Amino acid sequence: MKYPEFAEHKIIQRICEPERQIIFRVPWQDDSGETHINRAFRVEFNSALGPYKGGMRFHPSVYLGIIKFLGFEQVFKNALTGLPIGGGKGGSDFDPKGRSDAEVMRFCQSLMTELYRHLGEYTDVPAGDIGVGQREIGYLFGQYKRVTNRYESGVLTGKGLNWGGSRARREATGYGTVFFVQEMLKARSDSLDGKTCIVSGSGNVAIYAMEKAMQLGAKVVACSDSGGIVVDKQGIDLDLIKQIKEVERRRISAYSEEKKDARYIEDGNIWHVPCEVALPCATENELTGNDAKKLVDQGCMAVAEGANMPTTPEGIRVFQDAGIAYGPGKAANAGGVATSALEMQQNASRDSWTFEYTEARLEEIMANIHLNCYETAREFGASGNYVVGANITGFLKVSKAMVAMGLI
Ligand code: NDP
Ligand code: 2IT
Repeated sequence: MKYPEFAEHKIIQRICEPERQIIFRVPWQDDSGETHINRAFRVEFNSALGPYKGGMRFHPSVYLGIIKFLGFEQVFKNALTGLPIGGGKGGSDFDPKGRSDAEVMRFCQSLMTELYRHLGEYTDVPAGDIGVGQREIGYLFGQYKRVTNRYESGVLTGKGLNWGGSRARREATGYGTVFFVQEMLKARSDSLDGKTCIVSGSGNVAIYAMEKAMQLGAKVVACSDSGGIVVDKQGIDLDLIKQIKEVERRRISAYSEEKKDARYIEDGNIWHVPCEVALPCATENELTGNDAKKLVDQGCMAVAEGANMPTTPEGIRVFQDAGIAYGPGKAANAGGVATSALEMQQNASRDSWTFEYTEARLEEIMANIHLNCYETAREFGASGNYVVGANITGFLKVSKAMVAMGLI
């Protein structure tokens, strides 16, 4: 047995049980004066390496089980970054779609009026995830500041650039995922240049994954939202996607109204679009075993997960059996939380770094994560298996810290 102390200290039993789970109700009024009650969660999973750190998700599908799986992933992902952050996750079943700014503000204020007592820059530091971007972080930060009477910048990340946010945080998850692909391809003496690429989703992660893939010479031909997919053989027009999604908050179907050559397919399956590189950047379980077979059959050679656990276990098996490069989310999308930790560093030192410097740090962190996963997989007899590499690297780091800190 390689690490007998882990069994002796019951690390598996302890690491699988969140340190603390908070559930509370969030009452708020819509613009017509009607009252609504949502449920919110914060799962403070593991603080062996630093304060709990992880996003907040606002989506009607949210319940405790989703937040727990995301929190568990977050513990090991955060360990992989090499930065001093523990793992946590939160969210609510609130649906921001179709809500006015004023409604979103009242919801965020009500949520923070309860959550603030559990947070702190040394305690628990939330950020964004699905349905939570800079607008929501602004309302949450404003209410935290008001009820605590503290301008505690480091208590939330993903803030705006003129009030404590980090340059390159908005881009970080998507950029990081593409940096990870670049490393996987480099290990196979290949590159992204000239590759055809598809990206599911059209939110924060998807948009900046597309941007970096294009910058590195790939051609992105399809993306999606929960209503359907757009296929544009000329290459996706990213400025138009940003206008539709970031500015107007509309459905992706609007893309084909503007671009007559592009096709919108309602409820279409993006994984049926032929490609060499596939980047799932929408949500969990969006890529099944059959989807994986279709991708491999049509010549896909690399998959990196911008989303958290988008590929089902059957899908992962198909990729691994086919021997293609497959980067699991906890490694491939760690650039977002890593740059959140860089935002915390800037807040703690009351500093603000340039875009170029921050992006260079991100690129270096992603290359290190790739290297650690690659070498650990080889050491444990699973060369090229980034799932084994990521899981073992993250687990060892957290477990060793837990042993050192005794039975707490
Ligand atoms: P956004 O809310 O910005 O975008 C989410 C995108 O995914 C939208 O296009 C959305 O479509 C689509 N989507 C969401 N849920 C579903 C669903 N059930 N079925 C189909 N499509 C869906 O979120 P992010 O881009 O921030 O997050 C995307 C993924 O990346 C998530 O898995 C998240 O956990 C993960 N992630 C995010 C990080 C970050 O820094 N933001 C960091 C690391 C991982 P629609 O608008 O129609 O709902
Ligand atoms: O899943 C994730 O890593 C995130 N949503 C980002 C977390 C963070 O704290 O930046």
